[in-house]
Amino acid sequence: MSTLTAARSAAPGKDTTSAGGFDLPPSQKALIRWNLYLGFSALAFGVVHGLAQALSYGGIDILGWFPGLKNYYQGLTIHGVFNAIVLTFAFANGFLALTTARGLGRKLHDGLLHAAFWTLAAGIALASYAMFTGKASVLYTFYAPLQAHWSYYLGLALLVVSTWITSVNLFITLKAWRKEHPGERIPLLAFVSVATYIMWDIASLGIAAEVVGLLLPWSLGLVSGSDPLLSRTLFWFSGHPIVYFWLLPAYVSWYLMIPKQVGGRLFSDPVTRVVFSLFVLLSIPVGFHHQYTDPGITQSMKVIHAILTFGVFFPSLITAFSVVSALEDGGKARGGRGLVGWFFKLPWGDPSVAAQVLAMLTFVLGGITGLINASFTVNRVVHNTSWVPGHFHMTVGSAVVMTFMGIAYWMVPWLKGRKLWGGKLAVVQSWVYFIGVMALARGLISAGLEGAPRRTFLAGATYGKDTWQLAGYWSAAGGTLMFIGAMLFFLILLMTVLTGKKGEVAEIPVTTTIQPAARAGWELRLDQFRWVVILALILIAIAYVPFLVEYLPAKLTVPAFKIF
Ligand code: HEM
Ligand SMILES: [Cu+2]
Repeated sequence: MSTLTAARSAAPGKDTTSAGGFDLPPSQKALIRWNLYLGFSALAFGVVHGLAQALSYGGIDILGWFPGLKNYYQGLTIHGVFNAIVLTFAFANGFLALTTARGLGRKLHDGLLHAAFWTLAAGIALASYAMFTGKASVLYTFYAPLQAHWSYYLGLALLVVSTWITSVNLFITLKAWRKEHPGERIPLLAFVSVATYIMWDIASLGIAAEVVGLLLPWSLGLVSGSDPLLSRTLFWFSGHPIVYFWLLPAYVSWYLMIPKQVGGRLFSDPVTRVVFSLFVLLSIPVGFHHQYTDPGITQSMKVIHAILTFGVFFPSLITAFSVVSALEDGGKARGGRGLVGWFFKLPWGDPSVAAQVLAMLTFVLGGITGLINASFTVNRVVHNTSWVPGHFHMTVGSAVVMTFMGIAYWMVPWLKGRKLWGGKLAVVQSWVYFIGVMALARGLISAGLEGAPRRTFLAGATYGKDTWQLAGYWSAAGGTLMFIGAMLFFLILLMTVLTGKKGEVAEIPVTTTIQPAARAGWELRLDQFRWVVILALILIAIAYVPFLVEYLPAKLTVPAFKIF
C-alpha cells in the first residue's frame, strides 16, 4: 500500500503540525502586531502616490495635490520602497515568526524579536528621511551612478539586517525544538517558514555587498566613483530572489492555511517540502534575466540564467496544482459538484478566503506574463515598457498584497483578541481591489505592447501615441479602484484594532495533510537544510563565478549623478 493510501485510511484529518490551543505571551503578540502595523502603514503611504502614477498614465496630473513633493520620481521611489520592501519585510518578519512559533508549538526569543523590530523601525526612519526630503529620488532599484544620501542606503541595509535577526530567531527556536524532539520531522508549517528565510539569507548577500561595499562608502565620499555594472549585478543577485521572499509567505498561507479555511486538506507534506527546497535551490542563480540588455555580460551567461529561470517556474506549477487540489477538496466537501462547481461553493463570504482566492487568480496572469519577461528574445519587446509594472502588479501588487490583507483579516483579530470589524465590507474590499488591479494591468500591459515607457510621468510628456490613450484610461480607472480598495482595507483594520468586539477569536488556521511526512529515506535530509544550501551554493557559483572572474576588480570610475 502506498503511503498515500495508508495515510488516508489511517489518520485522515490529523493536524500534523502541533496541538491546537496555541498561544503566545502578550508581549510577543504585541511585537508581531506592530510589525504588521508598520508594514501596512508603509503601504498606506505607498498607494497614495500609486494613484498619482496610475492617473498619470491616463493623462491626469494630480502631483499638485501632494504638498512638498518635488517631482514624480520622489513619489515613485516612496511607492516602490514602501510597498515592495518595507511592507513585505515587515510582514514576513511578523507573519513567519508567528507561523514558526505555531508550527513548533513554542514561543520565540524575546530579545531577538525586539531587536528585529527596532532595527526595522530604524531602517524605515532613515530611508524615509532621505526619501521625504528629496535626497534619494533614485527609485527602489537605486542604480548607480544615480546617487542617494547615505541615510537611504543605510536605512535599506538595516531593513535587510532586520530580516537576518528574524532568521536567527527562527533558527534558535527551531534548534530548541529539535533538542526536545530528537529524530522527529520538523512540523511542516515551521519547515516552510524557516526555508523561506534560509533562501532570503543567501539571496540578500548580493544587496548587502552592493550597499556596504560600494554604495555606502561612495555616498559618504570615501571612494571616488561607482561601478554601475557590478552594482546592478549585485542588486539583481538579490533582486530576483526578493520576489520569492515576497511570494513565499503568501505560499505558506496558500499551502498550509487556506486549505483549512475552505474546509479542505493539503494534498501532500513531502511535495510541499520539496517545493520549498526547490525555491531555496533555484531562486537565486537567475538574476541576469533582469540584465538581458546589459552590456558586459556574456550571452552564454545570460542563457544559463534564462534556462534556470524556467527551472524555478516548476515549483510554482506544482504549487498551482497543490493549492487548487486543496481548494477542490474543500469545495467538494461543501457540496460542490462537477469540474468547476466546487469553486463556487468555496466560502466566498469569508473575507480572508475571498482575498486570497482572488489573489491566486491574479497570480495566474502574473505568472504567465512573468514567463514572457523571462524569455530571452520576447523580453526585448516588453523591456522597460509599462508592460513590466503591468506584470508585477499581478504578482507582488496583488497576489502577494491581497494575500497579506487576507491573512491580516484573521491574524490581527488573533493577535489583538478582537473580532474583525466589517466582515461584509472586507469581502467587498477584496473585490474592489481585485477588479482594480485587473483593469490597471490591462491598461499598463496593452500600452506597454505599444511601446509606452515605464517610469515616466506621461501626464507631463510632450509625446505620445494614440494607442496609449485608451490603455491609459484603463490604468487610471483601475488604479483608482485599487486605491479605494486599499483605503477600505485600512479602514477595516483600524476599526478592528480600535473598536472590534473583544472576546474569543478563531484559532490560527492550520491544515491537515492527506499524505503525511516520510518517516524514512532521503527526504529526511531535507529537514537538515544544509544539503539544499550546499547545492544552492554550487548552482550560484556556476551562475556567477565566471562573470566575477572575468570582471573583477571593481572599477570605481563613474562619477555620481544627482539629477534631483
Ligand atoms: C493603489 C494601488 C496601486 C496603484 C494604483 C499602483 C500603480 C502603479 C503604477 C501606475 C506604476 C508605474 C509607475 C511608472 O512606471 O511610472 C507603479 C509602479 C510600481 N508599483 Fe504600484 N501601484 C499600487 C500598489 C502597489 C503595491 C501594493 C505594490 C507592491 C507591494 C506596488 C509596487 C510597485 C513597484 C515596485 C513599482 C515600480 C516602481 C519603479 O519603477 O521604481 N504597487 N505602481
Ligand atoms: Cu526576476
